[in-house]
Amino acid sequence: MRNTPTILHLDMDAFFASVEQASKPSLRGKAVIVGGLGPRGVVSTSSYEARTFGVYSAMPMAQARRLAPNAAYLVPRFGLYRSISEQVMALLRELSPLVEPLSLDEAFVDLEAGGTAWDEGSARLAGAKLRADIRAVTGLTGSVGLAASKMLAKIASEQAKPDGLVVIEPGTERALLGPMPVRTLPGVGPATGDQLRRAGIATVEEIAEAGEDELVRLLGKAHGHALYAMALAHDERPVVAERETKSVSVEDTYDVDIHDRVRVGLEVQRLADRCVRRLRGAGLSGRTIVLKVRRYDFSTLTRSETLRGPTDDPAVVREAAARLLDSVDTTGGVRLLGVGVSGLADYTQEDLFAQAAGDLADAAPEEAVAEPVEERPAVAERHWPAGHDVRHAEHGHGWVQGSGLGRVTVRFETPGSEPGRVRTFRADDPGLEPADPLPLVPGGAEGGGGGPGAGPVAVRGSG
Ligand code: TTP
Ligand code: MG
Ligand code: MG
Repeated sequence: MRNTPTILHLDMDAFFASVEQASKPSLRGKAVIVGGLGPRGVVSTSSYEARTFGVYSAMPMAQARRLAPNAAYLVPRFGLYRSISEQVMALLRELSPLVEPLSLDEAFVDLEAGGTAWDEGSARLAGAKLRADIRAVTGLTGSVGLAASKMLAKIASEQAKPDGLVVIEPGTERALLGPMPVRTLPGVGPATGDQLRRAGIATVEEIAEAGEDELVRLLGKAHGHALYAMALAHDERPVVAERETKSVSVEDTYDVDIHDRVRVGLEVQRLADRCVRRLRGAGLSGRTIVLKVRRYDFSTLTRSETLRGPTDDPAVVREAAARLLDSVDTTGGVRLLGVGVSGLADYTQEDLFAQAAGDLADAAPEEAVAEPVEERPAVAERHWPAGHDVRHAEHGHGWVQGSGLGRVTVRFETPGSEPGRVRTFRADDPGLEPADPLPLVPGGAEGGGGGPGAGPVAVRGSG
């Protein structure tokens, strides 16, 4: 392990909620809750103001509404969050070629490998400058942890939250970790946590005291050995620049071309299931479902569909693959079929996705169905999700504060404006139309989110 705190961990503060607050001046300093808004919805995240009411990620939305009835409730805008994430990751790549993203709002950076820092002083400076740059470019705050290992850098950024920077000086790691609960260590989930507790081990220090043999006896060789090392603050894991797995896919070539359309459909379902098993096996989920078809004449087509959020739900992947197959002509026969999932993430938002789909099904069933981007169904334009941007012919740019009973309430404000006024329209007001998000920092880079990923579902074809 190195003896300088030159591994940096960045995590954006209340990411989705902070983007919404930056985008909507009237919500700054207020309780904001982002997530699935239907009866089975869950909270994606809450602003720090909302956390004082006890509202946190993964909580059922119904419970959040009881705890914070006056908060602003918004559905996520993944396209916008992705574009901000790209801006942040670009700043990290200026510091080092070794940047390891863990999710949209989080990454490790090896500052030493980039020549950006070589000791505590230079690491602190780099971390402080990064936080300032992130604020200038995105208008948002992120917290930075600096330490000699990934495990401790991540613990440091957690301690720095919100809007801070913490350095864990090499040599102080064990004293710091000792009193912390075992769940602090990477790889200790609820199950392992319970197992350790039943053995009377609650803190990191108690793992160290129990000794390696006891840990191996409790948790098996690999896990016990790794956890014991972590408890002693030994963490040699390098920062790895690229996730090796960019997509997970499976395919089959058939000895005899398949002509029967029903059989083709069944094969695609089988491949979808196999693909999901591989995806789950790797602990991943993904947003883009890809179907590959090679026809009797060796012409090869791929069709893809991008979902609102990552999934590892076999039913969702199967349905998407079946929809994609609908758009492929297989008369003449099929030699090869493949199903893949890309746009991988390391946590699943299947609950949120299922909920998002459920919300749409309530309001506008057609919108849950894949449509080519060019042909937006008329009904989708009459659905006004809470928090999404709109433009009114007369009043300009705003966002949907609420809708129902044939009415839509819009607050007219932009990231750079004063908090704006609210007006109500008929849901079919001809002057009102959906709009792309504006840049969060006036004059800054394009806010984005208007691309194919921003719609409820986008379908792309090639070949
Ligand atoms: P986190 O970094 O875990 O949380 P956060 O950025 O909202 O807040 P903190 O300041 O504590 O870091 O997750 C980043 C984003 O990922 C979060 O804004 C929303 C999304 N997310 C979910 O959709 N579901 C979840 O269960 C979690 C944990 C996060
Ligand atoms: Mg975060
Ligand atoms: Mg995070």
